[in-house]
Formats: sequence, C-alpha cells, structure tokens
Amino acid sequence: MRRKVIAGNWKMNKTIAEAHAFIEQVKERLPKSDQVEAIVCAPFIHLPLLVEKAKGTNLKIAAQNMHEQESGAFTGEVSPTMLKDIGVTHVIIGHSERREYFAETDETVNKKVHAAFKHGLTPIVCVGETLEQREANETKEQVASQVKKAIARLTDEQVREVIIAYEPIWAIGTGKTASSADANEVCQHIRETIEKETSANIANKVIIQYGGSVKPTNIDELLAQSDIDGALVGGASLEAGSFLQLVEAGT
Ligand code: G2H
Repeated sequence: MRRKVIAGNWKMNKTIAEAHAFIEQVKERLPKSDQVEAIVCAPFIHLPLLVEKAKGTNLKIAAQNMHEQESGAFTGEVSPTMLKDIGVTHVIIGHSERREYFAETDETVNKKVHAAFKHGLTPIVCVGETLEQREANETKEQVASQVKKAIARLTDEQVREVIIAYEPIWAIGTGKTASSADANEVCQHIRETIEKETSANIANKVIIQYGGSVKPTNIDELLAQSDIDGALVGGASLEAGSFLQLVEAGT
C-alpha cells in the first residue's frame, strides 16, 4: 500500500508575512497520519523560515527548482548543497513552467534528478503533455519519453524514491482537470514505463501524483484511482484551510 503525498506548489506567490501566517495556521492542524505526507514547495526566500517553523511537525519543505551544480559562477541560481544545508527535503524538477519559460529540457531534468539524489534530496519530477499532443493521441508516448529520460542512469533504489507528478499542461491553472479515469490511465502508463526500465517491484513502490487544477472538491475522486498516489497542487494550496483539506483527503 503506497502512502499518499500531497504537495502544495506556491509558485511565485506570498510575502514573508503571508508565508508566516500560512505555516502558523497549518502546522498545528496537520493530520497525524503516517498514510499521508504533506509537502510545501515554496520560493527560495521562504525556505529557511518554513523549515524552522515545520520542525517537529510532519510537514516537509521543498524547493521548486535548483541548479544541478554544487557551487560556482551561476548568477541567480541555488544549488542542491544549499538546499540540503538549510533542511529542505524535496525539490520539484522540470515543472512545465520551468520547461516552457526557462528552457529546461529532459536532459537538464535528468542532471538535476541525479544532483538531487547526490545531495539527499527527493526529486518531484513533473511530466505532462500539451493540448496539441493530447489531441494528436500522443499523450502516453510523450509522458513515457519524459519519464524514461528523467530517470536515465539512476539506480533501481533511486528510481523507487522518485516522485513523479503527472501534470497535463492544458489542465494547469486553467480550471480544467483531466477526468480521474483519464488521469489514472496515464499514471498507469507511467508505472508500466518504470516497470520496463526497472522491475514490477520497484514500479509498484513509486509515488505518482496528479497535478493540474486539483482542489478540495475533486481530490477525493482523483485519490480513489488505483495509480494516483497524491497531488501536486498550485492555486488551491495557497490558502491554509484549503491546503489542510487537501492533505486530509489523503488520510
Ligand atoms: C500545476 C499545479 C501545481 P494548479 O502546475 O503544480 O498548479 O493546481 O494551479 O493547476
């Protein structure tokens, strides 16, 4: 039985005061269940505060991106060494917004996934198809290709720890969600792809999230699917009450 993993992706939102208010409201009210893992993926500047405030709670704190190198002349970037140093546990890699606006490729995603493991961070790897690809019936092919390239040259033990977030690009922030059956079909295909690259034993342990306009009103149906083990949530994770409802749905 796989645990459920609910991750809130704040994207480029919140001031320090807002981040502070959120964590104060959330930390005491998180469900005490080992069946669900709650993660907040915040902008870099909020990470030290959130890590500090989340101490002693079940809440994990994640970055939304990182550079693949440990240090050096990369102006404006943040390294895995720095994230590990401040107590971050997870990092989103290859979100479609990074791929679209910051030229991230399957190759950079793979480098970052390796760097994450090297530094003891758990990668949440995002994959998903565009509307054009969906309409051309290329969803499974596209997603399988992204998954294979993301996990290339990892050990089986590392693949088992990867979290995959399936986010159809046309469903992100648009209010459109893939039907839970459609989302599950793609998540199943991701698991089969991982099985072919590793083994059934490993593939059955990998956490696969769905993302794209998830909210308290549709999360139950998504989590009830056989191969959806959680959610990566943007808009609906920004407000503490809504985030708590989403986490509660995983219990
Ligand atoms: C997809 C998701 C979070 P939203 O990007 O990663 O955002 O829930 O706002 O569609």
